[in-house]
Amino acid sequence: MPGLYAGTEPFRTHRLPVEPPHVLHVEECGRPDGLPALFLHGGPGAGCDPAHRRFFDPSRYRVVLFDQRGCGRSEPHGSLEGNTTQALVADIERIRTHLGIDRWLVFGGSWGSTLALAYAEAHPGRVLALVLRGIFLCRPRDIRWFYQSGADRIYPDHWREFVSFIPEAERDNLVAAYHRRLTSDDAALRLAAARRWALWEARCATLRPDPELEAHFAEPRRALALARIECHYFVHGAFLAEDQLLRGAGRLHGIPGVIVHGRHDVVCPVEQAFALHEVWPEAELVVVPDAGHAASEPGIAAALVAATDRLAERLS
Ligand code: STX
Repeated sequence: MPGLYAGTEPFRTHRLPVEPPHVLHVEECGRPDGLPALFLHGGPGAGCDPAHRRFFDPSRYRVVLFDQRGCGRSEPHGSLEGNTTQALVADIERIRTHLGIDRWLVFGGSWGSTLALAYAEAHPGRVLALVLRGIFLCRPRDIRWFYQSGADRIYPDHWREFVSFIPEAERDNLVAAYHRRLTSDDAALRLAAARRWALWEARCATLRPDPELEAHFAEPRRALALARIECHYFVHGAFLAEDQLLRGAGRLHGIPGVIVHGRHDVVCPVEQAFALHEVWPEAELVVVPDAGHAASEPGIAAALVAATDRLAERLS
């Protein structure tokens, strides 16, 4: 990706047992005495990727990245047991105290923005700053837009492949219909459903087609974790009350923030960034005119790096 820092290897990794049966993969990159920052990946269930380390200047930041419950290198893979937004917020606090960090910058895109907001509203005193991309408020209407009615009108060709997997009689609730298949006892059915689910998302994530991103999320292990965990969260309304994150935004008062969102985001329409900015006006809103949803979109990556650079200056 252009505009990102060079790739680095972690200076330390951890296998952190949290609530059984979950064991989290955690890694620290950059500089051990640097400004602490937490990276939250998307999905939920997408896992971390080495490219995620590259949003931060390794000579200034101590970046903590972890694979959320059930995905990436965390175990057990694909597990939905005790997998809730509240549990992930508790895991973040567990990681913070385990690493002896007092306060940190929190960075998250898409579902990572959802989780960052849930965390910051629960523990505002622990957050130095927020850098959020592709805001996903996870309200019923945001989930409906992408998995029932809305985005289907923008990508009808890709939608056909997503919806045709489900018999017509079940199409009035596609998230529920996919959930039955993704949690079925039939491993082949689970995998087939996961592939369609993950492909739909990957194909809608970028302004221009990105075959590499598609291939990445079509990979069976990754598709399974992403689809199972996302679908589990979305049948449960992401374990949030409607408008919970907007209503709690008063708790963000005093936290410096940057909101970066692509104008042509089809996964998470940009209205969500405006809605968040309205209740958290002290944050800076950057709408990237020629970008979709993904963090890899050139204009989005550049705006995110500019944000972490500026905040490093301001916070140190
Ligand atoms: N999922 C929102 C999200 O976090 C509904 C997300 N959107 N696209 C992605 O993640 C990937 C491209 C990483 C799969």
